[in-house]
Amino acid sequence: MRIKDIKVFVCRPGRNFVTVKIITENDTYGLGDATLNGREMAVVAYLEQHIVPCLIGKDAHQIEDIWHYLYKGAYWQNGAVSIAAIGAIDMALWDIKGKLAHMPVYQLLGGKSRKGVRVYGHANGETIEEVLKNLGTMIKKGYKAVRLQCTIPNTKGTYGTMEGKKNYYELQGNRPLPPEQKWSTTKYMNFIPELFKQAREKFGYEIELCHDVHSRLTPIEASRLGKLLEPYKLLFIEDPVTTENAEGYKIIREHTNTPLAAGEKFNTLWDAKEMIQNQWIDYVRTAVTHGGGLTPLKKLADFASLYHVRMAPHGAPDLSPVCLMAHMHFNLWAPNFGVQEFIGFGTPELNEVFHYKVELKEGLLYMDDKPGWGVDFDEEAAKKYPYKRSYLPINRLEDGTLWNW
Ligand code: EZ4
Ligand code: CO
Repeated sequence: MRIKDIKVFVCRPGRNFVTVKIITENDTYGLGDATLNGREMAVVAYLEQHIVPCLIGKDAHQIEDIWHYLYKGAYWQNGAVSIAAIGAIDMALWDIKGKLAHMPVYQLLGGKSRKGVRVYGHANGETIEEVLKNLGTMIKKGYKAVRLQCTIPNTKGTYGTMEGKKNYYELQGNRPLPPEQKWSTTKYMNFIPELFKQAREKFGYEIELCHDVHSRLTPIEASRLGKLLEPYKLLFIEDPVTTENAEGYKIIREHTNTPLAAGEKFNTLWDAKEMIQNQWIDYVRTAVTHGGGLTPLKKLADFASLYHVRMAPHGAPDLSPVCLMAHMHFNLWAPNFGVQEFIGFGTPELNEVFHYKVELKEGLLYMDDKPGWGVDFDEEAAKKYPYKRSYLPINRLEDGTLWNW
């Protein structure tokens, strides 16, 4: 089944998404998500200039060979831009294979390991009171796991929210350049345990809670945070320190039994290998999009399963519904699935462009069985929402030093 055409779309139904559509000689098409937050157009160029011309005429069924052709064959194997591009191609080919086989992709992986996908939602706020109010709403909606992020008092508009956008801290605003935020580790460390203490006092211990540190601590600070949070029994803390140096996680591990999650920025299995083999983390956060597609992610899952490490794919708002649906299939299959980050059912604009259906019942996300991923992309609707350059905030210490986001 030859590849006839590959189209790359950039649209902004609320925020920027890059979508790949591969069309075969019998007009079957498949979709992939190539969104790389704040660097979207680099991926578009990589796809259009360097990948698309090589794939026209190739057999769409040869997913494994095409993956290696794009990875090893490029000579420059890794890097976020190239991996997002390869990931989208790989996703689109799996979508096609599912459609040609008249099967949902999870069937091609070996079938379902569970009835639904456990998800965690987000509760954010500018005060503890506001976060807890949002947490209460999430629990009423049926969430069984929730991530809590809160603005740190006296560090205006920082972590957890973005000034004037109370409900989320990473929305892409109208500003053409990155907004700046301030960070104080001392204020953060003095505050965060109180957030979880109050959450437990109000809602008890049945609801699973987690927290994203966004790599803002050093290993010894993160060790202390993990210990301070032990009484509140978190599902995990995410990215307590940067992942470039895997051994940072060894230090944290030796000090605390608070579970650890990392890897939303891993591009390959090699990035994750040392942490997994040493059992320094409990959850791998790599998304199908940013991990290079389903082909490498199923290898990552199988490798992690040897070491009691579970999959918890990144599901932030900058991953499109195509990625969410790919995760549904991956998570239904992966024997060592843990939890899926899920930011909700989308805005009217988003749902005008991407057509998909998921349903939350008692903390689990369900979908209907459809061939491929079960998601569609409305090219006409997408034209109404043109791309606009925008960025995540950057983060500085109070003295101005540029810090980790
Ligand atoms: O900041 O996806 O766990 N979720 C996250 C995200 C990331 C963004 C970066 O593009 O850390 O919200
Ligand atoms: Co994260």
